[in-house]
Amino acid sequence: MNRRKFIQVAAVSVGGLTLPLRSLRPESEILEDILKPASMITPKGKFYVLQIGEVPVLKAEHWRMGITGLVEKPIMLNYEDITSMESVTTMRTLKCIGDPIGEEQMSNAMWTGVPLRNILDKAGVKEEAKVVVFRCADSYHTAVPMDRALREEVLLAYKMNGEPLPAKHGFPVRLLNPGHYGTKNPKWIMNITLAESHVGYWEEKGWDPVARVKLATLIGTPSNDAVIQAGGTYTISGAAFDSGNHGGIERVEVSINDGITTSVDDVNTWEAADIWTSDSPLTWYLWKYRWQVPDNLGEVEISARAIANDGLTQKEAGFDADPAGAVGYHFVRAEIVSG
Ligand SMILES: Nc1nc2c(c(=O)[nH]1)N[C@H]1C(S)=C(S)[C@@H](COP(=O)(O)O)O[C@H]1N2
Ligand SMILES: [Mo]
Repeated sequence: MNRRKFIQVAAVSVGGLTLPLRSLRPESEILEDILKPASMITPKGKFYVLQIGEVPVLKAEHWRMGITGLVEKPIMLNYEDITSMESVTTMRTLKCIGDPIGEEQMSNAMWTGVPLRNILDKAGVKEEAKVVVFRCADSYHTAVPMDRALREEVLLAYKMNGEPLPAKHGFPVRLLNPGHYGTKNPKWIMNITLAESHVGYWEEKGWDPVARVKLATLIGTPSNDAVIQAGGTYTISGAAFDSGNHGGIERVEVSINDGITTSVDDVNTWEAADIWTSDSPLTWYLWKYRWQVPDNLGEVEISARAIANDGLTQKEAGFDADPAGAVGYHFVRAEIVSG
């Protein structure tokens, strides 16, 4: 049984050329911990890491960040300038755009930083400025439209879980741009330029320049091909996330074998899961479902979906890989064996 209705998008078209959709993730990445969100804050060292090359190791005392382009007065800030500004500390989940459903790299942390708009104010945004371009020490670059960049929840973060940002997460300063996938959350920022337009590093390779996080639900437990004892209870768990784009998660539901207990097809029975921890729409919602495992042995297929606060309900059919982020139900197959 495999009722997945995914459409594979293996290539994207850029400027009339068809390019293979290059994975953002190195082959060697071990996904086990990333796929099993078991605590609200991702434990130290388990937060996923993704970048185009080597981790640049920067020294705070040598770091300078220019704010240039379409500004009233270009300025140069150092680490002390930023860390001495009024700060906010808040929880945020980050998620990569480039993963198939069920293999998402997604982690959550407590961050401290300064609203980007307070920093841009120091330079003065000119009316012609339409995008904020971030240039990074690893040569990554990306842009955020002005209206998105000026939201008060967009932060230049310099602390993660109460400590200076670890080098691999962007020391000294990175952007946290809620509502958007990781591509729009640049690390190791060296320069901020206000401009009329800009095509970023991943966008040149076909990834979506808008990169708004899509409503998705991940099953962390069980894993595919797990073996579960008949007749007992079993906790199915996972994470749902919309990064605030649909007002947060209203509820999560689980279905076993699409709810099909008779020969009647296409009858979906959804059971309510419990949301056992959440913080705000800008973080993941961890959920669990206490499943009374039936006595009949054999393969089952478990799916989960979220309903967002704006009423959006996840749909089964989706794109397993998409330049704008995958969508669709996550299905996990498990085997019920006698106890
Ligand atoms: N400078 C820089 N910033 C970057 C990237 C990069 O390659 N270089 N990758 C982006 C992508 S694709 C993701 S998913 C997030 C991952 O952030 P993390 O490594 O802190 O989890 O960083 C983003 N910021
Ligand atoms: Mo990413």
